[in-house]
Amino acid sequence: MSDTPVDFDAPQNNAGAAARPPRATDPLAAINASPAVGDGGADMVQLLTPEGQRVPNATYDPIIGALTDDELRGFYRDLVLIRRVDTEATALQRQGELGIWASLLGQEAAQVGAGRALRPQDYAFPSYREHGVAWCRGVDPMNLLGLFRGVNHGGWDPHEKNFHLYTIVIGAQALHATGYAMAIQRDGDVGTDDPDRDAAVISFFGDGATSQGDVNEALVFAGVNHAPVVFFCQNNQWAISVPNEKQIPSPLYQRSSGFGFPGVRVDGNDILAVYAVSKTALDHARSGQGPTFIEAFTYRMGAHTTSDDPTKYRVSAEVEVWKHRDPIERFKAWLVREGIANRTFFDQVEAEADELAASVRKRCLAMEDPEPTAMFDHVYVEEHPLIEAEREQLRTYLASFEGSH
Ligand SMILES: Cc1ncc(C[n+]2csc(CCOP(=O)(O)OP(=O)(O)O)c2C)c(N)n1
Ligand SMILES: [Mg+2]
Repeated sequence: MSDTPVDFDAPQNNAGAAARPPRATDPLAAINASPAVGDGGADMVQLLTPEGQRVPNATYDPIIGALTDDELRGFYRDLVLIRRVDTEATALQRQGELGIWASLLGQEAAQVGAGRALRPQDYAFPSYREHGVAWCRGVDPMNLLGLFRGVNHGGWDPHEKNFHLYTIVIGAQALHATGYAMAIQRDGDVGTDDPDRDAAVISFFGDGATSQGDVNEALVFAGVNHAPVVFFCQNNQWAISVPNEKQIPSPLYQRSSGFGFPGVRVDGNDILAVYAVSKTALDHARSGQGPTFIEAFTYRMGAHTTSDDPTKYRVSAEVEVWKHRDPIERFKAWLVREGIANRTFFDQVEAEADELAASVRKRCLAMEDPEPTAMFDHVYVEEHPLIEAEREQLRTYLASFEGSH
C-alpha cells in the first residue's frame, strides 16, 4: 500500500473524465481510441480464440471435457436458431408487425452459454434482450414476440419455466433475483448436496445497468447474505448511445470485490468459456458459497432497439472489429476442426432455422389483437372502482366510432 497521502486538491477521476477530449471525428483515430474495441485483456477467460483455436485452461478444461458431442452440437444449434428468430423478429418489426424489438445480435454465446449452464430448478431473471436464455429455458419465442407486438400482458407464466418476465426498468431484476435467492436460501434449497434440490438464481443485466442504484443495492444484499445468486452482466459496450467508458471507470468484473464476493471477466463471444464460467459460478451458489459477478465481454452488433440508429453515435469501424469475433463462426470453426460436426449437420441446422423462421412469421401474423379493455383486467387482483370507471370511459369512447366507417 502506498503511504503517499492523497492530494484532494489534485484532479480526481471525475475531474479527469470531464476534461477528456471529445471523441475524434477521424474514424481511425476514433477506433483506436475506443475502449469498445478492447479485447478484454489478460484477465479475461477465453477458451476459444476468434479463429476457433482452443486455449487450454486448467480450471475450466474438465468442464468442457465433460460435454458430449451431442451437447456441443446442441449449443451450435441453439446459437443459430435463436439468431434466426432474432433476425426474423427484426424484419417483422420493420414491416410493422411488432411495435419494437430489442435484438440480441452478437450476444448469442453469452446468453446460450449461461442458459445451458442452468438446471431446471434454477431461476433466471432477464432484462429485455435475453431471447437466448428464454430459448434455453424452453419459453416459446412467440411469447416474446407477443410482448413486443403488444398483444399480451408481459408474456408468460414465469413459474412454468423458472424464467421471470422481461424487465424494462433497468436493473430492477437484480433486486428481484437477490430477493428470490435469499428466499431459496431460507427454504433450505442450497448446500444440501442433492443435485435435484440445490438451486441458484441468475440475474441478467447490461453494462449500463451497473450504474443503477438497484443493481448496487442487490450486490450489497447478495454479498452480506451470501445469497445463491449469479449476477450476469453482458458488457456489450453500450447503454443505448452511452459508451461504457462514460460510466465504468475501472474493470467492471472487479466491481464485486467491494461487495465481498468474486468477479470474473469472460469472453462473452466464446460459448465454451461462458458455459464453463457460468457453470462454476452456479455450482458455487448452489453449494451455499454465495454470489459471483460475471462480466461477459461482448458487443451489441445491432441497434439498441429497432427505434434506435447507432450510426448517429458510433463508428462502423468498431462494428467491423467485432464482426471478426462473431460467436457462431468461431464455434463452428472449432467444431469442424475437432470433427464434432460435419456439413450434413450444418445443413440440417440451416434447414431447421429456415423452418423456424417461417413458423415464427406465420404465427406472428396470426396473433390476434386483444380487446382494448383487456388492459384493465390485471391492474389489481380485485375489482377497483377507479379502474372500472376508466374501463367504462374507454368502452364509451370506442363505441363512439361505431358506424363511422
Ligand atoms: C430505470 C430506467 N432508466 C432508464 C431507462 C431507459 N433505458 C432503456 S435501455 C437503457 C440502457 C441500458 O443499457 P445496458 O444496461 O447496457 O443494457 P443493454 O441495452 O445494452 O443490453 C436505458 C437507459 C429504463 N428503461 N429504466
Ligand atoms: Mg449495454
